[in-house]
Amino acid sequence: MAESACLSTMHEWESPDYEPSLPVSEKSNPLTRDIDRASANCIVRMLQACDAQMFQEETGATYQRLLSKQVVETLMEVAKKVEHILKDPQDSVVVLSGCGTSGRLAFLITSTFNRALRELNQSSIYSYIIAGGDRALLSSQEAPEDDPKQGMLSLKKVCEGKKQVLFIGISCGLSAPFVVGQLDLCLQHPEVYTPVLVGFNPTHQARDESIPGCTFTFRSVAQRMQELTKSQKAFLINPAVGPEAISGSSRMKGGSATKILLEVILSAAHAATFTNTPITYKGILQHMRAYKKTLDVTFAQKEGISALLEAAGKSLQCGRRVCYLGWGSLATLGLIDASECIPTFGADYEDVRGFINGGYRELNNYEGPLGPDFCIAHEDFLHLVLPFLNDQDIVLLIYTHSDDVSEVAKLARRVREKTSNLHAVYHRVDGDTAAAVQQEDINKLCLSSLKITWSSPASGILAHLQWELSTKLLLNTVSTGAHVLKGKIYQNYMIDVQVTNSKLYCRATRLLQKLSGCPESQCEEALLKTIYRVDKLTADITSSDIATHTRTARNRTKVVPLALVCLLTGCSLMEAETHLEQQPIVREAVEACLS
Ligand code: F1P
Repeated sequence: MAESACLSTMHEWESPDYEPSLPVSEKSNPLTRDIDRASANCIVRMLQACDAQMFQEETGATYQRLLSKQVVETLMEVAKKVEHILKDPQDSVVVLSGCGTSGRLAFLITSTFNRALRELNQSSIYSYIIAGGDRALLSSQEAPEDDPKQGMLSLKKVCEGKKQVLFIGISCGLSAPFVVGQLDLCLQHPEVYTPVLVGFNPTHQARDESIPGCTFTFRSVAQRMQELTKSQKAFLINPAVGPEAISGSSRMKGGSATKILLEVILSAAHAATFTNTPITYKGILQHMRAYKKTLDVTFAQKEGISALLEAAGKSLQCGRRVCYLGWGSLATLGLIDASECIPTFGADYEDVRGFINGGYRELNNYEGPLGPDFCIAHEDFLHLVLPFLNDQDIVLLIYTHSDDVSEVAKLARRVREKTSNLHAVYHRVDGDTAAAVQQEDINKLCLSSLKITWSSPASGILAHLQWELSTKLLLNTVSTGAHVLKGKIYQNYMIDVQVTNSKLYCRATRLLQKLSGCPESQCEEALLKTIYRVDKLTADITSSDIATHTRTARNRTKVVPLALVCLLTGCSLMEAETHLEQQPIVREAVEACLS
């Protein structure tokens, strides 16, 4: 009985009657309705169940899934296009592009596969584009996401002089104007560009709002591409992976599924080119299943993850910090996870921070060091952060046994001088005892050590990709859960979201409608009042466009929570501010206002 109830909750979102006006990527997940009141243990279980939805089989005609026949076949076709370029790379490039998390993953994946090419003495063929440039790798630069022209120009720039371009545009919600500007450019020049769109909604759910200065919408471009898939002049990879655990938080499943799909494509193309392994349906499916296993292996450590989540939640609750000290590409995932907490939860820059051994040299981004606002090396941590830490700040070491474990031990000792709240997560291959002694030292210094053991992998690169996904899942769980415990989530909505681009502006208005029951016009009015900090809207404000509103909102905090309190109680902005100061947990503040 309990099991069938649970099963129906797993699939409830697939019903055509479930939140019909919203695309899958924006729906609220029935599995996490009460996540804001759950214990650390329960939060981990809920997030695991949501992640598991990625690999559910197709149940009917409603949605294609990750393992659906058509998706696997498209992955094969795109892999063959990449193989073609790998075999004749001159004047060709494969570009991966996206906004926010999607752009960060484009960076991570291109870095991995260019490195693999370098190791084979081959020239690099992959380039990444992220809306807002490299600063967006480490911070939210959401305004450029709304600019299709900037997208198009940045694509033209990386493709200068190229005769053949495979363009992979990633937009989890099929919504970013920056990406659709690039796709439109590709469609205008089919002799050079072959476009691939990756996202997690069916095309009829792609965003259809008009884009200032454009004659197309995301939906119209996606539909044009759909037509071209028949002749393989364009490709669509858009399975549904179920609603995010925190509504709209596409950094979670959207990001994970992006990583899985693109790595499957590129790995298959590399194997076909360099080890004579043909691209087969079975091979692609097998690789996908290895990622499913990654979820199982990671969440087998539920208790350890819950303990970390609880400890991180405690630090955030008392206004202290969470620091990730990572090595290699796992550190990059730490940097990414930390940077996303700012726009997702309205967190402070100092709340969750990531650091990488070797700093920018190791990150190897196009623009190199990004200046004093973005200090990311372990040395920066030692100089700028460590002196101010105490036992309430949590430090998490993230590494694998193929990193220099004696370096990890050395850093652990330094950290231990300032805080006992030190934890470790590390990956090792079963039977590998190389770093056993240093690991023992580290274990003694840490309050908890989470050891994730993997059976000997078929190839070195696959092992690394699995460790990365595992780290992503774990860090997303810890940082999301810690912010839930801090009271940043209302039911399963990120109510304290920054309203910094048009997608987020629309989401904020919709959220206010849902939670207050007031009509759309009244909700938008309340939102504008809190953005401009006025109790009465002026003609100047109401005649401005969304770009002006979102620019102004950049410097504001608690926009949506304040608007909600105003709507529900009819109080002034100042009174709403006082309510929220007294009760920072949004759900409780709202309930206190109503009682
Ligand atoms: C891009 C994105 C997200 C971010 C936020 C704003 O979304 O930057 O990564 O978390 O929601 O939008 P998408 O184009 O991949 O849907």
